[in-house]
Amino acid sequence: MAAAQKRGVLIVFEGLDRSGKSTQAKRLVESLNKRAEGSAVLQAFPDRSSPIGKLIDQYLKKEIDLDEHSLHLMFSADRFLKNQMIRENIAKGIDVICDRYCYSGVAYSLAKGLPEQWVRSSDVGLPKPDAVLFFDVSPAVAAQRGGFGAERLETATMQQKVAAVMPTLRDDSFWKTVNADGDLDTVEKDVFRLYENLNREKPFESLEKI
Ligand code: 2DT
Ligand code: MG
Repeated sequence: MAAAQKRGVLIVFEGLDRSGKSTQAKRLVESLNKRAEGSAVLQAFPDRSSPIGKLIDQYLKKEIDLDEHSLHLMFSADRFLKNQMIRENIAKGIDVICDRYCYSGVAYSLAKGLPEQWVRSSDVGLPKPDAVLFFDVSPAVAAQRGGFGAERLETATMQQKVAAVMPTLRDDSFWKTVNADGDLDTVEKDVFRLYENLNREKPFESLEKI
């Protein structure tokens, strides 16, 4: 009999703007696919190409205004559109690497002052990450990496608020801190070490609380 197929893992990259999470999420997927073609997929949230993501993209580019409650639910809905894709890949043994997830959703909406319990409830039921890699970048290093972009949430005030909220979402049972101040290759090695230590024997779960 063939050896039982191991499940894939769901890894979420979270952190502030310019922490390097998008670059490193891409690097991890590239290196996994170099080792075994088709063994990992990258999913950015928001997915600006989905029907809902297109509206979010227009909001972020300041082309349209949206009610903040609606926007929060759109970010959640955009993730639920990928619910099945994530579960199917994990079941097939394919790793899913996400650039942002519901923790960005909760952190940004709390930073905007939306009601806490309401904000924390809309992503319940999503696939639970095997690991959230929190990219911890010091303000001095982030500042050296260049100015803010032109999108709606890319302001010093918003970043400070998100920086204050994000660590309060931490759950030590599956969050891991990555020192994001290092150079690209050092951070890549740290991420890979964390990846290799993930436990694929444990059953895959859904998020019961955030
Ligand atoms: P990118 O720059 O990474 O494309 O993010 N955001 C993101 C939210 O406010 N709620 C969410 O649920 C998510 C996933 C963070 C675009 C911006 O959207 C914010 C920055
Ligand atoms: Mg951005």
